[in-house]
Amino acid sequence: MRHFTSVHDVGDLHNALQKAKQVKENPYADQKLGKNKTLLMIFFNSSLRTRLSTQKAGLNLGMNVIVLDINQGAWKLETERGVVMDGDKAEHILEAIPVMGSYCDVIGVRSFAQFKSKADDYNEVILNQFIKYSGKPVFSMEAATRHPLQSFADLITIEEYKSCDRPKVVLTWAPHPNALPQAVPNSFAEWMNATNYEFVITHPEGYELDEQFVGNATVEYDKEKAYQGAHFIYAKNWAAYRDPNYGKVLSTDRSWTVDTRKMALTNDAYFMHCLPVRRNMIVTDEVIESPRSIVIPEAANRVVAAQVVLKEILTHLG
Ligand code: AN0
Ligand code: CP
Repeated sequence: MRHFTSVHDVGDLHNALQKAKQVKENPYADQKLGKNKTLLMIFFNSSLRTRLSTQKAGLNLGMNVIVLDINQGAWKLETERGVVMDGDKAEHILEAIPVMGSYCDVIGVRSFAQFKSKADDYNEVILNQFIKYSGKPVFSMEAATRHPLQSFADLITIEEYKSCDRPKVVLTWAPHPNALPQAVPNSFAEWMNATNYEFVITHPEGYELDEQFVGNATVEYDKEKAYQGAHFIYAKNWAAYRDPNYGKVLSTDRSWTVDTRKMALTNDAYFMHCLPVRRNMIVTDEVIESPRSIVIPEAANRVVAAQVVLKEILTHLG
């Protein structure tokens, strides 16, 4: 593996899950692999889990780690080529990227969808410039359309908690006051489609995701029907994808909040969410505090996912 931007970069999922198991059982086995290798993590957006878990994964592998918040202390970056830079942007990303590349061996990038241009977001213009101009292996720490480290951790967690070979996994939209990207649901769907699970997506009309991510999932608009018999309920808000509403909040209908009444329809399902989560918008206090909520072990598995990915990249550094 050189770059890691989606499920397509990990190869065989069974293999990847085996590697995750090994890393979890023996996290310090590869301390020598990262010796004198520098991990640079670049954040264009806020983060708690990704920042800490990826840093921890790098340290477990013996790497040196540098973190930069672009919006806190770095120069404001221009991302469009050809503009006369007479505004507030002091530096162009076309210089900044190769400079950052010169200080490290591996680069992680967090750059959310900006909802200004659907084409720019869905072409991953920021992430792809890092791949093109840094000269270093690049991995996504949530880009415009995917959050593969999250989805990998989600898969590891489902594998740990599932009680049958082919669990029913339901991705449900849930309300949120702000316009959030589709990266988490897109990516989750992409990873679930790579498994043999029964996979159902439920959301209000107008919240249809890009077909390339929906894949073979069953889309069920009747949420009660979707919840029936589920083994895992995975909640997430996202803004509309389809035109002309791209990036818009169409509903804050709290009948979609994950609550005990709907959870009672499931097959004693586990509750999952990538976090950060808004209580009593996305999920009630009762559900997230219940013994079936696995949001903390899910977040803990972010270290495992990041470590498998970094280990693969380091192994193929050459
Ligand atoms: C982000 C999102 O929805 O993509 C990050 C989730 C991991 N969430 C928020 O901005 C609240
Ligand atoms: N789930 C996740 O990526 O969390 P952060 O935004 O806090 O990194």
